[in-house]
Amino acid sequence: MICRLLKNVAGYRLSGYRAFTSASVSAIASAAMKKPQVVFVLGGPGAGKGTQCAKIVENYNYTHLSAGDLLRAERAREGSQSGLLIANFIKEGKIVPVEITIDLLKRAMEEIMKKDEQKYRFLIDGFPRNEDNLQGWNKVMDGNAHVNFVLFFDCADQVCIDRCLERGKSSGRSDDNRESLEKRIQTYLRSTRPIIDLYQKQGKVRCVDASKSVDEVFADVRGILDKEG
Ligand code: UP5
Ligand code: MG
Repeated sequence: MICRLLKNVAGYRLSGYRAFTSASVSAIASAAMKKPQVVFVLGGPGAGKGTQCAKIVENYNYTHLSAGDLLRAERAREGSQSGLLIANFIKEGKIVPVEITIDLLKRAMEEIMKKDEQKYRFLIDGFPRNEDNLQGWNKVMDGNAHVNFVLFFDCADQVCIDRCLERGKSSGRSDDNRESLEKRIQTYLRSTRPIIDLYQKQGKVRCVDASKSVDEVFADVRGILDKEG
């Protein structure tokens, strides 16, 4: 489908910060000398974020961090204090409180950059999904990482649902069923689209028609990445 015009963003408020520490992130940025360069990868459930990130990693010097994958791993980790909460939120298509997600993202970035300081370019897939996520990111990462742009995979809701239902035949994902998908789409429309709109207003969104074939979508992604450097 054709990328929709993003406008009329209103009422975005920067309020209600939670208490975070940015000390360890500052440590990453200074220890590695290079500030992490981030591309946020957004789009509806099943839009192809993970598929395209995998192709980007094969062809460009980026590390892929899927917030959803990190949350699923934390859900499965023995002894995790957040496992049950994460499981419930994912099944209900709700967005996990940012304290949990930002901690996982921050740790993953720290570990990667500690091992190899040249790995400072990250695709952060599926985050930030709402205002809470954005505020958490700003609180912890502002000044410590640079968001270059947002790669937005624009895909019709029904195409997204059909892809996830098809994947659900074998994925084992607790949210690849019709009931969860309806909630995921609602959450996306209500909470994530306004974040994309906000970045659009800042001129930071690079929009790709994600309803095309995987290779066609990737050709468009290449066009963007080759231009952005
Ligand atoms: N496919 C992909 N591209 C295709 C194409 N061009 N043509 C035809 N088929 C295509 O692809 C989905 C399926 O479509 C696959 O079978 C693929 O082969 C096919 P995929 O690349 O996996 O799409 P993606 O956009 O990554 O879909 P995903 O289901 O991962 O998106 P979600 O955003 O819903 O899932 P995520 O894992 O990011 O989040 C899951 C949940 O975790 C959220 O609902 C939320 O509860 C929680 N969460 C948070 O709370 N906070 C976060 O920050 C992140 C997640
Ligand atoms: Mg994904």
